[in-house]
Amino acid sequence: MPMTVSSVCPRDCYDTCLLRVEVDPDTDRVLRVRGDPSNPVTRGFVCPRGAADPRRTHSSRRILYPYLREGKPGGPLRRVLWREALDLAASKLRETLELHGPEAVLVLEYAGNMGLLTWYFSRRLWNSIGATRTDHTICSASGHAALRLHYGSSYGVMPEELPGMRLIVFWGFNAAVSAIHLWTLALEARGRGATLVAVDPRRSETAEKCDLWLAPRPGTDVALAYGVMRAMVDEDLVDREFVEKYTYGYEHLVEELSKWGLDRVERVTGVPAREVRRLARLYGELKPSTTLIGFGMQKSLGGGEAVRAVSLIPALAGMHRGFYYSNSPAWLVDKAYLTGEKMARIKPLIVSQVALGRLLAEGSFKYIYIYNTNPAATLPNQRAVRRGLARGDVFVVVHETHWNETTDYADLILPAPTYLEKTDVVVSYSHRYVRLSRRAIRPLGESRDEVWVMRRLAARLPVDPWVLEDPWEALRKALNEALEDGDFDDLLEGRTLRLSARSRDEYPTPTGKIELYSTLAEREGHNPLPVQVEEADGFTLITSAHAKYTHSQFQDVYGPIPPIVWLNPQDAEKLHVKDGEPVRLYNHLGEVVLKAVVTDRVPPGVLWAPRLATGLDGNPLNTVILDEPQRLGGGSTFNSARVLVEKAPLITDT
Ligand SMILES: Nc1nc2c(c(=O)[nH]1)N[C@H]1C(S)=C(S)[C@@H](COP(=O)(O)OP(=O)(O)OC[C@H]3O[C@@H](n4cnc5c(=O)[nH]c(N)nc54)[C@H](O)[C@@H]3O)O[C@H]1N2
Ligand SMILES: Nc1nc2c(c(=O)[nH]1)N[C@H]1C(S)=C(S)[C@@H](COP(=O)(O)OP(=O)(O)OC[C@H]3O[C@@H](n4cnc5c(=O)[nH]c(N)nc54)[C@H](O)[C@@H]3O)O[C@H]1N2
Ligand SMILES: [Mo]
Repeated sequence: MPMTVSSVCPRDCYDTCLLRVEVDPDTDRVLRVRGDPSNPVTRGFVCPRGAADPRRTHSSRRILYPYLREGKPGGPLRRVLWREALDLAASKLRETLELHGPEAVLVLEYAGNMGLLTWYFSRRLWNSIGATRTDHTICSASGHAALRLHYGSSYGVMPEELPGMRLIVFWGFNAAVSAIHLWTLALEARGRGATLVAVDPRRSETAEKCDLWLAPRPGTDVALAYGVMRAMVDEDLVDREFVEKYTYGYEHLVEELSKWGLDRVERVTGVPAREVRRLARLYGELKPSTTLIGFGMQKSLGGGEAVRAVSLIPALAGMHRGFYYSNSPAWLVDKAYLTGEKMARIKPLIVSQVALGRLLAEGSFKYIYIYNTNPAATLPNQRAVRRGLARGDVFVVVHETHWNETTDYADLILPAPTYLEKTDVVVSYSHRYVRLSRRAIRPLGESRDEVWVMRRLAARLPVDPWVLEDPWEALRKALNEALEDGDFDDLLEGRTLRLSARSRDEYPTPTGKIELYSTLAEREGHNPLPVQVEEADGFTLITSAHAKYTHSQFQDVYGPIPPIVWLNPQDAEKLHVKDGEPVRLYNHLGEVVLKAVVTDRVPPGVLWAPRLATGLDGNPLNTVILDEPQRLGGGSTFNSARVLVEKAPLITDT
């Protein structure tokens, strides 16, 4: 008889699904992962990755024991005992601290598992010793910085509100692939008569299914948003009463809009003036509305500026925070307590995650501890990243569930259990529901969780006593005040609770209003109004999420991420490339060979590829991806990658 365990998906994803996991207690195997139908947001269905979790958990690619590698990348492995592994990891760390100081130690983690214990509490060791860490700018940082400038904080509409909306705009957000539960809520709204709009340079899966699709050139969203607002002003569609009461600086905005006639907007964006007007009318007439601002749109040189501009439209339409971006700033969870940042005595060096490759290549670190992330695939400027990790003078420890690109570059490999093999609490960045994610099966092989490893390393080093606090006590302190309809004991008993959320009409800006004209920006050296950043000519390569993979994960189940690139028929003709032929993409960072898919789903001059593929030449796609941080918020600029394209001279038969 299968047993059912309640769990929560901890993957870096908008949806954070509440799950029911079927386990065979006799063989201790995961049989099936299903959605929990009782949850109003994440429902009874899972995405292709959730459905594949039993296979990924029991895959032959699991790391089951600690190993030492002789010679990286890819040198021979020697199995070692945990005790030996921990002794070595600790002694190398101590040696680095003594000889080079904490700045030479880099802890490199990200959201591979967003569990409060797995990802947050496990950072206490590193915060106690003052290790260098990154600024976590790879994904959403610039958008957060952008929304803070105008709204004081970046939270917005809650998922439950979507079905009640009359207009939903997916702006640079491919929800039909990247957030299928939010997408389902939007389809429900459509069932009740709502209009769905997509704004995306390419005909994405979401654009194909929406009622209206606007296709600006990549990186021109500021101009488009200004165009929409200009049309709203011209056609008297602005909610003047709301603007008067809740916003600051309308006159300044109107002055800027006077420079954005729709013919100029059309020239910059490529979107016909009548479509801009059409969207303006929808915003003016269909209320309530919400604009879902995707992380994808803000990954360009002016991405943060784009988020700023788009976020102002709903204010003119008279909506309190009429957008969704990321709701984590709405919760009161004390994350700085969990990670120990609050208690840390040493102020660590914080380096750019986006530009990390160059620092790695220069040999800035002597000891790197990596978990919950696969930097040898997912960081931009892969040549530099890999050169840096391969250096002989840096000791690399990787704590991972599966063999991947980064384990090739590890001197020491530690086996980690997946989320199905440990108990944790996961907090979503979209919805408010929390519950205990219970261990479904015993950890495979000798895999040990992040808190276990941290505590054993801590026992071998001089650390602050708070590193050794009982993790569940720490969780209680960090969470108790954040829960709305119960307390931590209810959570431990297995109840699903809601997080309290800050109110939508609260604006922690200097004026206490929505600052259309941002006084914070003025103070911090940014333009008070959003700026359309000039983009260079040439082919722009955009990359985004694929339905079957979470970043580099699930290739063990679904096979390699397709090494393809979409190319417009006009471009294909000019380059003499036929559908299915290999093309070489190159720039100052390196090159990658991909198979051309000739399609009108991208306009001329724009290329699209599923992110994180390995090219036909064996080079990672991220070889040609830009590692320049944005000026606003330091976020990634992946979708501003400029490449040259040519027919690849030979077909590699790997
Ligand atoms: N299946 C799946 N789902 C995921 C993930 C995954 O790996 N796989 N990852 C999760 C994570 S961490 C993230 S960050 C999100 C990402 O999910 P999204 O926020 O949807 O972002 P992306 O998939 O990067 O890109 C969304 C769209 O932005 C478009 N875009 C690119 N440049 C521009 C531009 O200049 N302007 C406009 N308007 N649009 C542009 C792209 O064409 C793409 O269709 O997905 C999450 N969900
Ligand atoms: N070209 C391009 N590159 C991109 C992007 C893009 O749009 N374009 N998007 C960027 C974005 S938005 C993001 S968020 C990053 C994501 O970058 P990463 O966070 O590096 O993404 P993943 O490939 O999902 O790597 C997560 C790793 O964590 C491991 N893991 C999972 N669960 C656990 C656990 O419980 N414990 C431990 N120890 N490990 C675990 C997985 O096996 C996997 O190897 O990629 C970025 N890279
Ligand atoms: Mo992300």
